[in-house]
Amino acid sequence: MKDWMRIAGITSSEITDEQTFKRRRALMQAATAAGITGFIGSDAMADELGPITKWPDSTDDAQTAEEIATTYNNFYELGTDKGDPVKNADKLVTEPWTVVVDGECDAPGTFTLEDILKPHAIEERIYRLRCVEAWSMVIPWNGFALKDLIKRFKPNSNAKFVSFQTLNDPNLPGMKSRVLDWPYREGLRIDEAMHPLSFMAIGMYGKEIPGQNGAPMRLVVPWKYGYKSIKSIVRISFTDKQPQTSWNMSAPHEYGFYSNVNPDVSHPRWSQAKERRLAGETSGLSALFTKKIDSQFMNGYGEEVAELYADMDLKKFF
Ligand SMILES: Nc1nc2c(c(=O)[nH]1)N[C@H]1C(S)=C(S)[C@@H](COP(=O)(O)O)O[C@H]1N2
Ligand SMILES: [Mo]
Repeated sequence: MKDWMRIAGITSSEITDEQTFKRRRALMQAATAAGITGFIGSDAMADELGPITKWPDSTDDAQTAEEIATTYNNFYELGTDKGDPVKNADKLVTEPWTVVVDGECDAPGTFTLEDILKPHAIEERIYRLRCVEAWSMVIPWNGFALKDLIKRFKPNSNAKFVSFQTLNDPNLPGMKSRVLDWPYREGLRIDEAMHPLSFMAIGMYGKEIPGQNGAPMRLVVPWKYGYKSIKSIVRISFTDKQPQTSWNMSAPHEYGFYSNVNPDVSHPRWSQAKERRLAGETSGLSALFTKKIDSQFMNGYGEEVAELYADMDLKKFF
C-alpha cells in the first residue's frame, strides 16, 4: 500500500473484487472458444492476459506507473473526483455484458462480450493519452484495432459516422448528479473510426482493464482529447448524421465534435500549449506535480492522421 493511495483514501481491498474474477472467466472462455492456447488462467497469475503481440509503433516515452493510471481517473458515472472511479469500480456490473450494434450496417445484432472478443488477437500498444484538462499519461493498452471490429458489422454506404454509448446504469454512484446528460455518448467520423490507430482496449499493463478504466471494453483514440475515449461500451451505432456527444452537448463552445489535440487551439478557459505528464520517472503524489511539457499537434500522431483533416479549418472544427 503506497502512501499516496492512502492519502487518496484508497484501500487495497477496494482494488481487487469479484468483478475482476468474473471478467477473467469470460475472457478465458472467449480465449478457449477462439482456440487460443497458452492463455494464462491460473489464480496465481490473477488477471494476466496472454498471449499479446507488441505493436511496432508504440511510443518510447516513459510509461505512466500502473498505480497512477488505475487510480487517477475520469469516469464521471463513478464520481467526479479523480479517486472516485477506483473506489466505486465494484459498482460497475460487467457480467453479463452485451453490446448492441445497430443503424446503417448489414450485420447488426446483440453480442455478448465473448462474441465480440472471440476473433481478435490481442496486441499491446503504448499510446500517449492527453486529457483536455492538460495532463497526460503513457499507457500500454491491450486490445485490437477498432477497424477490425467494425468490419464485422458490415457498415453500409450511409454509415458516415459511428457512435458509442456507455452503460446507462442509474445505480452507478456518479449518475445521480446531472453533470452530464447520461448515457455518456461519443462518436467518430467513419474514416476516423477505420483509421489504424483507433483502438478498442480490453486490457492495460498486460491485465484485464479495471472498472475505473472502462471495463470490459473502451475506446482509445490517441490523437484526440481523452474524453473521446469512451469507457464501458454497450452500444455501437452507425449513422448518416453526426451523432450527439456528451461533452459537446454540455458545453459546445468548449468541446467540439472533433476534439483533436491541438496546442494552437485554446480551450476558452485555459491554454492547450502545455501539459502535465504523469510519467514513470516519478511515482505517487509527486507524479501529479511534474513539470509541464509542450503539447504536440494531434498528440504526436499528426503524421499518421493529418490526412483525415486535409481540407478542414481546425480552428473552426475543433
Ligand atoms: N463513460 C465515460 N467514458 C469516459 C469518461 C467518462 O467520464 N465516462 N471520461 C473520459 C475522459 S475525460 C478521459 S481523460 C478518459 C480517461 O481515461 P483513464 O481514466 O483510463 O485514463 O476517459 C474518458 N472516457
Ligand atoms: Mo479527459
